[in-house]
Amino acid sequence: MSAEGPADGRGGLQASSPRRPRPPRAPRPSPPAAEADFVVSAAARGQFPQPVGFEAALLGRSNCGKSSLLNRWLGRRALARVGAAPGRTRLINFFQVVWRVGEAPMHVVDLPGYGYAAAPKAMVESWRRLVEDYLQAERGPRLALILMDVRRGVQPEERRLADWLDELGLPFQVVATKADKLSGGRLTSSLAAIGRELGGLPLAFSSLTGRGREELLALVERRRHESGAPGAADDS
Ligand SMILES: Nc1nc2c(ncn2[C@@H]2O[C@H](COP(=O)(O)OP(=O)(O)O)[C@@H](O)[C@H]2O)c(=O)[nH]1
Ligand SMILES: [Mg+2]
Repeated sequence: MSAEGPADGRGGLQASSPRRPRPPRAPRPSPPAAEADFVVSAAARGQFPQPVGFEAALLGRSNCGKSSLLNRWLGRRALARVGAAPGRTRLINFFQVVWRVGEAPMHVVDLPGYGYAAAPKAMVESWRRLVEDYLQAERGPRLALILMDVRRGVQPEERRLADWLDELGLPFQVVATKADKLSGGRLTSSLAAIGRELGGLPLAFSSLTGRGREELLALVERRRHESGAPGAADDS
C-alpha cells in the first residue's frame, strides 16, 4: 500500500486521496431579498428619489422579460408587473432592496423599454430624454443590466445602448433572458453571437427556472463592492 503515495506525509498531502468520492454538491439557492419595496415611479428628473448608495439599472425593450427577472431576482412574486400595460412602463420605477437584514439598501431601477417603433415620435423622444437624464445624472446607477430575449439577435437599439453606456463609462452586463426557450447548442450559439456583438459573455437567465439568479446576485454584489458603495461586507 505504501507504494501508492508518499508514506512519509511530508508536505501535508495525506488528505488528497484521489479515490475518495467527492461530497455531493448541493448549492443551496440564495434566499429572497429580506426587503424589497416599490419606492416611486418617476416621470421627470425632479421625481428621482434620494440615492441610497448603490443603484443597478435594468434596460431592455418591452416584453424582454424585465419585470419577470426583477421578481425572480428579488424573490418576489409580483413586485413588478409582468406584462404590465405600457402606461406604467413609460416611467422609471425605483425599488429599494435590502438583501440581508442589517445590510445597506440598494436601488434597483426598472427603466422604460426602448425601441418602440409604433409609438408616436414625440413620446419616444420624451422617454429617451428621461432615460438619458437618469443615466447621466450624478446620482445615477453604478451598473446597468442590458436585458434581451436570447432568441432575438442583437438589434441596433442594443448596440447603440451599449456604445452609449461605454461613452458614459457605466459598466454594463448583458443578460440573455428567457434562456429556458432554447436548449443545448442553440442556446450556446445564441449566447456566443450576442457576446460577439456586444462584448463580454452574456449571462443566461430564466425567470421560469431561476437559471442565472446566483450569477446575477454574485455579479451585482461584486460590482457593488468595486464601486465602493456600502454593502454586505460593511458591518460598521
Ligand atoms: N418562458 C419564459 N417566459 C418569460 C420569461 N421572462 C418573461 N417571460 C414572459 O415574457 C412576457 C413579458 O415579460 P415581462 O416580464 O412583462 O417583460 P417586460 O415587458 O420586459 O417587463 C410575459 O408573458 C412573461 O411571462 C422567462 O424567463 N421564460
Ligand atoms: Mg415590465
